[in-house]
Amino acid sequence: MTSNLLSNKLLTYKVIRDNRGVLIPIEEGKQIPFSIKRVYFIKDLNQEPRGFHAHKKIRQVLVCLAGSCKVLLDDGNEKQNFEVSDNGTAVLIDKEIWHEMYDFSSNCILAVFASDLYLEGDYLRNYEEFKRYIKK
Ligand code: T46
Repeated sequence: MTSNLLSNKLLTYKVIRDNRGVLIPIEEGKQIPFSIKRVYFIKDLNQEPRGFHAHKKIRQVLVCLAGSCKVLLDDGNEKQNFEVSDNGTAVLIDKEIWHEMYDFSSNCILAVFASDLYLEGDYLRNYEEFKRYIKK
């Protein structure tokens, strides 16, 4: 059974395809449940997994613009794996959620929408530190 922390994390968005190509609209308050302060892109991925951290305050939505990948979310009690792909599935990475991205397709391009600017102090990059932080 899925806990409240990990439920509703898979989001969907519209993929508008016509004979010219594909257009993907992403809007604050619709697909993104917070004010967007930063967007970053991850591409040219090899098979090396990424992430392995949680954020203290920052909330994010990870959208897969091309290809696919898997995302592990872990709230400290429960782990769940999601697949995101360019068919309109995204994942909400909430604050205080340990996350790992893996199984990237060769053409995978990720866009990540974040609720705040980059701040290394917001990262919990050690799993034991993450567990201690969420118990506070
Ligand atoms: C996350 C997942 C989904 C910056 O200078 N500015 C930025 O906005 C970001 C996001 C990163 N960086 C620097 C920090 C590192 O020196 O880029 C380097 C690679 O970052 P990192 O190893 O954290 O990359 P990922 O793919 O493991 O994690 C990233 C985000 O950093 C993280 O917030 O939640 O994607």
